[in-house]
Amino acid sequence: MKTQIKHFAIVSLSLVIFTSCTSFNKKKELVQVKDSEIFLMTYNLENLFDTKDDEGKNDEEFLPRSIKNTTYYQNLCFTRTSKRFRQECLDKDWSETIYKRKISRLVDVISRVNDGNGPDVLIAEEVENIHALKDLAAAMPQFNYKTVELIEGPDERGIDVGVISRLPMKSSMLHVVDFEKIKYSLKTQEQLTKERTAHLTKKDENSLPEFTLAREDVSDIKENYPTRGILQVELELPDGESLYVLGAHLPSQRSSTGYRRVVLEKLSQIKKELPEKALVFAAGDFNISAGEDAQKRLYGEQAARDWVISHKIGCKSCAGTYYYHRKREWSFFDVFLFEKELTNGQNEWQVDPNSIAVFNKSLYQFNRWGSPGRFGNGKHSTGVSDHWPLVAKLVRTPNAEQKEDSKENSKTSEEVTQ
Ligand SMILES: [Ca+2]
Ligand SMILES: [Ca+2]
Repeated sequence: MKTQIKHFAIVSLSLVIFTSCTSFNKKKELVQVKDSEIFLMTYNLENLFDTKDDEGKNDEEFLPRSIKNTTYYQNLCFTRTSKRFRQECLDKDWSETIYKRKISRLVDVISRVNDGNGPDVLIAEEVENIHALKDLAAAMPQFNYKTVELIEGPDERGIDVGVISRLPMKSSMLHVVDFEKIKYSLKTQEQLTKERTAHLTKKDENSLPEFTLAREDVSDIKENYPTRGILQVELELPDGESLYVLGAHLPSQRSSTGYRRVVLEKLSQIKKELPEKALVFAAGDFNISAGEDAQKRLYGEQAARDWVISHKIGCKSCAGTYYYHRKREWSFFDVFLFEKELTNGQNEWQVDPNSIAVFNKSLYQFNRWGSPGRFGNGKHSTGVSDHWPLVAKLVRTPNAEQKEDSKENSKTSEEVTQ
Protein backbone atom coordinates (compact mmCIF):
# COMPACT_ATOMS: atom_id res chain seq x y z
CA MET A 1 0.00 0.00 0.00
CA LYS A 2 2.81 2.33 1.07
CA THR A 3 4.64 1.65 -2.21
CA GLN A 4 1.49 2.36 -4.13
CA ILE A 5 1.06 5.73 -2.39
CA LYS A 6 4.72 6.51 -2.97
CA HIS A 7 4.35 5.57 -6.63
CA PHE A 8 1.19 7.70 -6.93
CA ALA A 9 3.00 10.65 -5.31
CA ILE A 10 5.93 10.35 -7.73
CA VAL A 11 3.59 10.13 -10.75
CA SER A 12 1.57 13.13 -9.55
CA LEU A 13 4.72 15.14 -8.88
CA SER A 14 6.11 14.30 -12.31
CA LEU A 15 2.77 15.30 -13.83
CA VAL A 16 2.87 18.65 -12.01
CA ILE A 17 6.45 19.24 -13.16
CA PHE A 18 5.59 18.13 -16.70
CA THR A 19 2.48 20.36 -16.86
CA SER A 20 4.32 23.40 -15.50
CA CYS A 21 7.19 22.75 -17.92
CA THR A 22 4.84 22.52 -20.89
CA SER A 23 2.97 25.68 -19.93
CA PHE A 24 6.34 27.38 -19.43
CA ASN A 25 7.45 26.14 -22.85
CA LYS A 26 4.18 27.26 -24.39
CA LYS A 27 4.75 30.76 -23.01
CA LYS A 28 8.30 30.68 -24.23
CA GLU A 29 7.21 29.52 -27.66
CA LEU A 30 5.10 32.62 -28.35
CA VAL A 31 6.57 34.44 -31.33
CA GLN A 32 8.03 37.82 -30.42
CA VAL A 33 8.64 40.90 -32.57
CA LYS A 34 12.24 41.38 -33.62
CA ASP A 35 13.93 44.71 -32.91
CA SER A 36 15.07 45.30 -36.44
CA GLU A 37 12.68 43.43 -38.73
CA ILE A 38 8.96 43.74 -39.41
CA PHE A 39 7.31 41.16 -41.66
CA LEU A 40 4.29 42.45 -43.61
CA MET A 41 1.57 40.53 -45.41
CA THR A 42 -1.45 41.70 -47.36
CA TYR A 43 -4.08 39.10 -48.15
CA ASN A 44 -7.55 39.20 -49.67
CA LEU A 45 -9.24 36.43 -47.68
CA GLU A 46 -12.12 35.96 -50.17
CA ASN A 47 -15.26 36.39 -48.10
CA LEU A 48 -14.38 35.68 -44.50
CA PHE A 49 -18.01 35.87 -43.37
CA ASP A 50 -19.33 34.56 -40.06
CA THR A 51 -22.47 32.40 -39.92
CA LYS A 52 -24.80 35.01 -38.38
CA ASP A 53 -27.06 37.55 -40.05
CA ASP A 54 -25.47 41.01 -39.76
CA GLU A 55 -28.21 43.61 -39.54
CA GLY A 56 -28.50 45.97 -42.49
CA LYS A 57 -25.99 44.01 -44.63
CA ASN A 58 -26.53 41.77 -47.65
CA ASP A 59 -24.81 38.78 -46.09
CA GLU A 60 -27.62 36.26 -46.72
CA GLU A 61 -25.40 34.21 -49.02
CA PHE A 62 -23.19 33.42 -46.02
CA LEU A 63 -25.72 31.83 -43.70
CA PRO A 64 -26.33 28.17 -42.84
CA ARG A 65 -29.01 26.63 -45.07
CA SER A 66 -30.97 25.70 -41.93
CA ILE A 67 -31.57 29.43 -41.37
CA LYS A 68 -32.08 30.25 -45.06
CA ASN A 69 -34.99 27.84 -45.50
CA THR A 70 -37.59 30.47 -44.73
CA THR A 71 -39.68 32.66 -47.06
CA TYR A 72 -38.03 35.74 -45.56
CA TYR A 73 -34.51 34.76 -46.63
CA GLN A 74 -35.60 33.23 -49.92
CA ASN A 75 -37.30 36.50 -50.85
CA LEU A 76 -34.13 38.37 -49.92
CA CYS A 77 -32.07 36.10 -52.20
CA PHE A 78 -34.55 36.68 -55.03
CA THR A 79 -33.82 40.42 -54.89
CA ARG A 80 -30.31 39.67 -56.25
CA THR A 81 -30.16 40.99 -59.80
CA SER A 82 -27.62 38.52 -61.19
CA LYS A 83 -28.78 34.93 -61.71
CA ARG A 84 -25.45 33.58 -60.41
CA PHE A 85 -25.57 35.61 -57.20
CA ARG A 86 -29.23 34.65 -56.69
CA GLN A 87 -28.38 30.98 -56.99
CA GLU A 88 -25.36 31.25 -54.69
CA CYS A 89 -27.48 33.06 -52.14
CA LEU A 90 -30.12 30.33 -52.22
CA ASP A 91 -27.80 27.31 -52.38
CA LYS A 92 -24.75 28.06 -50.30
CA ASP A 93 -24.69 26.30 -46.95
CA TRP A 94 -22.39 28.50 -44.86
CA SER A 95 -22.46 26.29 -41.77
CA GLU A 96 -20.20 26.36 -38.69
CA THR A 97 -18.26 23.44 -40.21
CA ILE A 98 -17.61 25.35 -43.44
CA TYR A 99 -16.72 28.53 -41.51
CA LYS A 100 -14.19 26.61 -39.40
CA ARG A 101 -12.78 24.98 -42.55
CA LYS A 102 -12.36 28.41 -44.12
CA ILE A 103 -10.46 29.67 -41.06
CA SER A 104 -8.25 26.60 -40.78
CA ARG A 105 -7.22 26.87 -44.46
CA LEU A 106 -6.44 30.58 -44.04
CA VAL A 107 -4.36 29.69 -40.97
CA ASP A 108 -2.53 27.07 -43.04
CA VAL A 109 -1.45 29.84 -45.43
CA ILE A 110 -0.74 32.59 -42.90
CA SER A 111 1.22 30.37 -40.52
CA ARG A 112 3.67 29.36 -43.25
CA VAL A 113 4.99 32.85 -43.98
CA ASN A 114 8.05 34.36 -42.30
CA ASP A 115 9.68 30.93 -41.80
CA GLY A 116 6.62 29.65 -39.98
CA ASN A 117 6.42 32.60 -37.60
CA GLY A 118 3.44 34.32 -39.24
CA PRO A 119 3.48 37.98 -40.26
CA ASP A 120 4.11 40.80 -37.76
CA VAL A 121 1.46 42.84 -39.57
CA LEU A 122 -1.36 41.32 -41.62
CA ILE A 123 -3.62 43.54 -43.69
CA ALA A 124 -6.68 41.46 -44.52
CA GLU A 125 -9.38 42.33 -47.03
CA GLU A 126 -12.91 40.91 -47.36
CA VAL A 127 -13.51 40.35 -43.66
CA GLU A 128 -17.14 40.63 -42.60
CA ASN A 129 -16.67 42.01 -39.10
CA ILE A 130 -14.42 42.18 -36.05
CA HIS A 131 -15.79 38.85 -34.74
CA ALA A 132 -14.63 36.97 -37.83
CA LEU A 133 -11.22 38.67 -37.62
CA LYS A 134 -10.94 37.77 -33.93
CA ASP A 135 -11.83 34.14 -34.72
CA LEU A 136 -9.00 34.11 -37.26
CA ALA A 137 -6.47 35.64 -34.83
CA ALA A 138 -7.60 33.27 -32.04
CA ALA A 139 -6.85 30.31 -34.30
CA MET A 140 -3.14 31.34 -34.27
CA PRO A 141 -2.42 31.80 -30.51
CA GLN A 142 1.29 31.01 -30.94
CA PHE A 143 1.74 34.18 -33.01
CA ASN A 144 1.01 36.42 -30.06
CA TYR A 145 -1.20 38.94 -31.88
CA LYS A 146 -1.85 41.98 -29.72
CA THR A 147 -3.75 44.07 -32.24
CA VAL A 148 -6.91 42.90 -34.01
CA GLU A 149 -8.66 45.88 -35.58
CA LEU A 150 -11.59 46.35 -37.94
CA ILE A 151 -13.94 49.33 -38.09
CA GLU A 152 -17.33 48.78 -39.72
CA GLY A 153 -17.69 50.64 -43.00
CA PRO A 154 -20.63 51.25 -45.32
CA ASP A 155 -20.09 48.45 -47.90
CA GLU A 156 -23.45 46.87 -48.78
CA ARG A 157 -22.30 43.25 -48.47
CA GLY A 158 -20.60 44.24 -45.24
CA ILE A 159 -17.00 43.42 -46.11
CA ASP A 160 -14.23 45.48 -44.49
CA VAL A 161 -10.47 45.70 -44.20
CA GLY A 162 -8.88 44.45 -40.98
CA VAL A 163 -5.42 44.59 -39.43
CA ILE A 164 -3.86 41.94 -37.18
CA SER A 165 -0.48 42.62 -35.61
CA ARG A 166 2.04 41.59 -33.00
CA LEU A 167 2.81 45.31 -32.60
CA PRO A 168 0.66 47.22 -30.13
CA MET A 169 -1.87 49.69 -31.54
CA LYS A 170 -1.69 53.38 -30.66
CA SER A 171 -4.73 54.61 -32.58
CA SER A 172 -7.08 53.75 -35.43
CA MET A 173 -9.72 55.35 -37.62
CA LEU A 174 -11.73 54.68 -40.75
CA HIS A 175 -11.62 57.05 -43.73
CA VAL A 176 -14.87 56.84 -45.66
CA VAL A 177 -14.57 57.36 -49.42
CA ASP A 178 -17.09 59.76 -50.98
CA PHE A 179 -16.65 59.52 -54.76
CA GLU A 180 -18.72 62.61 -55.61
CA LYS A 181 -17.09 64.80 -52.98
CA ILE A 182 -13.57 63.96 -54.15
CA LYS A 183 -14.57 64.26 -57.81
CA TYR A 184 -15.83 67.83 -57.37
CA SER A 185 -12.92 68.85 -55.13
CA LEU A 186 -10.51 68.13 -58.00
CA LYS A 187 -9.33 70.91 -60.31
CA THR A 188 -10.15 70.89 -64.01
CA GLN A 189 -7.48 70.11 -66.58
CA GLU A 190 -7.60 73.76 -67.64
CA GLN A 191 -6.85 75.00 -64.11
CA LEU A 192 -4.00 72.52 -63.76
CA THR A 193 -2.48 73.53 -67.11
CA LYS A 194 -2.65 77.20 -66.09
CA GLU A 195 -0.80 76.45 -62.84
CA ARG A 196 1.87 74.51 -64.71
CA THR A 197 2.34 77.26 -67.28
CA ALA A 198 2.67 79.86 -64.50
CA HIS A 199 5.46 77.80 -62.97
CA LEU A 200 7.14 77.28 -66.32
CA THR A 201 7.27 81.02 -67.08
CA LYS A 202 9.05 81.46 -63.76
CA LYS A 203 11.61 78.98 -65.12
CA ASP A 204 11.66 77.28 -61.77
CA GLU A 205 11.30 73.67 -62.73
CA ASN A 206 11.99 72.39 -59.21
CA SER A 207 8.82 73.95 -57.92
CA LEU A 208 6.68 72.45 -60.69
CA PRO A 209 3.54 70.96 -59.20
CA GLU A 210 3.61 67.19 -59.42
CA PHE A 211 1.20 65.37 -61.70
CA THR A 212 -2.24 65.98 -60.21
CA LEU A 213 -5.44 64.18 -60.94
CA ALA A 214 -7.92 66.28 -62.91
CA ARG A 215 -11.71 66.20 -62.69
CA GLU A 216 -11.78 64.98 -66.29
CA ASP A 217 -9.83 61.87 -65.23
CA VAL A 218 -12.80 60.76 -63.15
CA SER A 219 -15.58 61.83 -65.53
CA ASP A 220 -16.69 58.18 -65.68
CA ILE A 221 -17.99 58.46 -62.10
CA LYS A 222 -21.74 58.62 -62.55
CA GLU A 223 -23.02 57.57 -59.15
CA ASN A 224 -21.95 57.67 -55.54
CA TYR A 225 -22.16 54.30 -53.83
CA PRO A 226 -20.95 53.15 -50.43
CA THR A 227 -17.59 51.41 -50.72
CA ARG A 228 -15.05 49.94 -48.33
CA GLY A 229 -13.40 52.54 -46.11
CA ILE A 230 -9.65 52.93 -45.70
CA LEU A 231 -8.55 51.57 -42.33
CA GLN A 232 -5.79 53.62 -40.73
CA VAL A 233 -3.97 51.86 -37.90
CA GLU A 234 -1.09 53.44 -36.00
CA LEU A 235 1.19 50.72 -34.67
CA GLU A 236 4.10 51.06 -32.25
CA LEU A 237 7.42 49.86 -33.62
CA PRO A 238 9.97 48.21 -31.28
CA ASP A 239 11.89 51.51 -31.12
CA GLY A 240 8.76 53.38 -29.98
CA GLU A 241 8.19 55.10 -33.34
CA SER A 242 4.78 55.02 -35.01
CA LEU A 243 4.10 53.03 -38.15
CA TYR A 244 0.93 54.04 -39.98
CA VAL A 245 -0.80 51.31 -41.94
CA LEU A 246 -3.45 52.29 -44.48
CA GLY A 247 -5.48 49.22 -45.39
CA ALA A 248 -7.44 49.58 -48.61
CA HIS A 249 -9.76 47.56 -50.82
CA LEU A 250 -10.52 49.49 -53.99
CA PRO A 251 -13.69 49.03 -56.06
CA SER A 252 -13.64 45.94 -58.25
CA GLN A 253 -13.23 45.80 -62.02
CA ARG A 254 -17.02 45.95 -62.30
CA SER A 255 -16.63 49.68 -61.57
CA SER A 256 -14.87 51.92 -64.08
CA THR A 257 -11.31 53.27 -63.63
CA GLY A 258 -12.37 56.62 -62.12
CA TYR A 259 -13.55 54.90 -58.94
CA ARG A 260 -10.13 53.37 -58.34
CA ARG A 261 -8.47 56.72 -59.20
CA VAL A 262 -10.52 58.41 -56.47
CA VAL A 263 -9.42 55.94 -53.80
CA LEU A 264 -5.76 56.37 -54.86
CA GLU A 265 -6.29 60.14 -54.58
CA LYS A 266 -7.84 59.67 -51.13
CA LEU A 267 -4.79 57.63 -50.01
CA SER A 268 -2.49 60.45 -51.15
CA GLN A 269 -4.61 62.99 -49.25
CA ILE A 270 -4.53 60.91 -46.06
CA LYS A 271 -0.75 60.55 -46.33
CA LYS A 272 -0.31 64.32 -46.65
CA GLU A 273 -2.36 64.91 -43.51
CA LEU A 274 -0.29 62.55 -41.35
CA PRO A 275 2.56 63.96 -39.21
CA GLU A 276 5.43 64.90 -41.54
CA LYS A 277 7.94 62.39 -40.18
CA ALA A 278 5.42 59.58 -39.82
CA LEU A 279 6.36 56.21 -41.31
CA VAL A 280 3.56 55.15 -43.58
CA PHE A 281 2.64 52.52 -46.11
CA ALA A 282 -0.62 51.52 -47.76
CA ALA A 283 -1.53 47.95 -48.60
CA GLY A 284 -4.42 45.90 -49.81
CA ASP A 285 -6.38 44.77 -52.80
CA PHE A 286 -6.21 47.58 -55.35
CA ASN A 287 -8.20 45.72 -58.02
CA ILE A 288 -6.04 47.26 -60.77
CA SER A 289 -5.57 44.80 -63.61
CA ALA A 290 -2.39 44.56 -65.69
CA GLY A 291 -4.31 45.66 -68.79
CA GLU A 292 -5.83 48.66 -67.03
CA ASP A 293 -2.47 49.72 -65.61
CA ALA A 294 -0.79 49.48 -69.01
CA GLN A 295 -3.49 51.68 -70.50
CA LYS A 296 -4.41 54.09 -67.69
CA ARG A 297 -1.14 54.10 -65.68
CA LEU A 298 -2.81 53.94 -62.29
CA TYR A 299 0.24 52.44 -60.59
CA GLY A 300 2.77 53.73 -63.11
CA GLU A 301 1.77 57.42 -62.91
CA GLN A 302 -0.90 58.24 -60.39
CA ALA A 303 0.25 56.10 -57.43
CA ALA A 304 3.93 56.58 -58.34
CA ARG A 305 3.84 60.31 -57.63
CA ASP A 306 3.46 59.67 -53.86
CA TRP A 307 4.50 56.08 -53.35
CA VAL A 308 6.92 53.35 -54.34
CA ILE A 309 4.99 50.33 -55.62
CA SER A 310 6.01 46.89 -54.33
CA HIS A 311 6.13 45.04 -57.67
CA LYS A 312 8.12 47.86 -59.29
CA ILE A 313 11.04 47.46 -56.86
CA GLY A 314 10.86 43.75 -56.09
CA CYS A 315 9.15 40.51 -57.04
CA LYS A 316 10.70 40.80 -60.50
CA SER A 317 9.93 37.25 -61.52
CA CYS A 318 6.41 37.24 -60.03
CA ALA A 319 3.48 36.98 -62.45
CA GLY A 320 0.93 38.55 -60.11
CA THR A 321 -1.43 37.81 -57.23
CA TYR A 322 -4.65 37.35 -59.20
CA TYR A 323 -5.47 35.46 -62.39
CA TYR A 324 -8.31 36.31 -64.75
CA HIS A 325 -9.16 33.04 -66.47
CA ARG A 326 -11.30 34.66 -69.13
CA LYS A 327 -8.59 37.10 -70.19
CA ARG A 328 -5.70 34.72 -69.41
CA GLU A 329 -4.18 37.61 -67.50
CA TRP A 330 -2.13 37.79 -64.30
CA SER A 331 -2.36 41.06 -62.35
CA PHE A 332 -0.96 42.63 -59.23
CA PHE A 333 -4.29 43.31 -57.56
CA ASP A 334 -2.49 43.11 -54.22
CA VAL A 335 0.25 45.62 -53.50
CA PHE A 336 2.17 47.59 -50.93
CA LEU A 337 2.57 51.31 -51.57
CA PHE A 338 5.57 52.47 -49.57
CA GLU A 339 6.27 56.11 -48.84
CA LYS A 340 9.49 57.10 -50.60
CA GLU A 341 11.44 57.57 -47.33
CA LEU A 342 11.06 53.82 -46.71
CA THR A 343 13.00 53.02 -49.87
CA ASN A 344 15.54 55.81 -50.41
CA GLY A 345 17.65 55.42 -47.29
CA GLN A 346 16.23 58.53 -45.61
CA ASN A 347 14.78 56.57 -42.74
CA GLU A 348 16.26 53.93 -40.41
CA TRP A 349 13.46 51.59 -41.48
CA GLN A 350 13.79 50.48 -45.10
CA VAL A 351 11.95 48.01 -47.30
CA ASP A 352 14.09 45.06 -48.33
CA PRO A 353 13.24 44.73 -52.07
CA ASN A 354 14.43 41.10 -52.06
CA SER A 355 11.81 40.24 -49.47
CA ILE A 356 8.87 41.27 -51.67
CA ALA A 357 7.20 38.06 -52.82
CA VAL A 358 3.94 36.43 -53.82
CA PHE A 359 3.28 33.73 -51.26
CA ASN A 360 1.88 30.35 -52.36
CA LYS A 361 3.44 27.66 -50.17
CA SER A 362 0.17 26.09 -49.03
CA LEU A 363 -1.40 23.39 -51.21
CA TYR A 364 -4.83 24.88 -50.48
CA GLN A 365 -3.84 27.92 -52.56
CA PHE A 366 -3.96 26.12 -55.90
CA ASN A 367 -6.73 25.04 -58.23
CA ARG A 368 -6.22 22.37 -60.89
CA TRP A 369 -4.86 24.93 -63.36
CA GLY A 370 -2.14 26.03 -60.94
CA SER A 371 -3.61 29.47 -60.26
CA PRO A 372 -5.18 30.82 -57.02
CA GLY A 373 -7.85 28.34 -55.86
CA ARG A 374 -11.13 29.88 -54.66
CA PHE A 375 -12.70 28.65 -51.45
CA GLY A 376 -16.20 29.11 -52.90
CA ASN A 377 -18.67 26.98 -50.97
CA GLY A 378 -15.86 25.12 -49.22
CA LYS A 379 -16.84 21.71 -50.59
CA HIS A 380 -13.66 21.10 -52.59
CA SER A 381 -10.53 19.49 -51.23
CA THR A 382 -8.42 22.57 -52.03
CA GLY A 383 -9.17 26.27 -52.38
CA VAL A 384 -8.80 29.02 -49.79
CA SER A 385 -8.91 32.37 -51.62
CA ASP A 386 -8.97 33.65 -55.20
CA HIS A 387 -5.96 35.83 -54.37
CA TRP A 388 -2.41 34.95 -53.44
CA PRO A 389 -0.99 37.17 -50.71
CA LEU A 390 1.95 39.49 -51.06
CA VAL A 391 4.67 39.73 -48.39
CA ALA A 392 7.49 42.20 -47.68
CA LYS A 393 9.95 42.99 -44.92
CA LEU A 394 10.90 46.29 -43.29
CA VAL A 395 14.43 46.22 -41.95
CA ARG A 396 15.93 48.67 -39.47
CA THR A 397 19.41 49.81 -40.37
CA PRO A 398 21.41 52.30 -38.33
CA ASN A 399 21.35 55.76 -39.93
CA ALA A 400 24.48 57.52 -41.18
CA GLU A 401 25.20 59.10 -37.79
CA GLN A 402 24.97 55.75 -36.00
CA LYS A 403 27.15 54.11 -38.67
CA GLU A 404 29.83 56.73 -37.97
CA ASP A 405 29.53 55.99 -34.24
CA SER A 406 29.92 52.26 -34.74
CA LYS A 407 32.93 52.88 -37.02
CA GLU A 408 34.51 54.94 -34.25
CA ASN A 409 33.76 52.18 -31.73
CA SER A 410 35.27 49.44 -33.87
CA LYS A 411 38.34 51.61 -34.43
CA THR A 412 38.78 52.00 -30.68
CA SER A 413 38.37 48.28 -30.08
CA GLU A 414 40.90 47.54 -32.86
CA GLU A 415 43.34 49.96 -31.26
CA VAL A 416 42.80 48.28 -27.91
CA THR A 417 43.43 44.82 -29.38
CA GLN A 418 46.65 45.97 -30.98
CA1 LIG B 1 -22.84 37.66 -41.13
CA1 LIG C 1 -18.93 44.55 -41.93
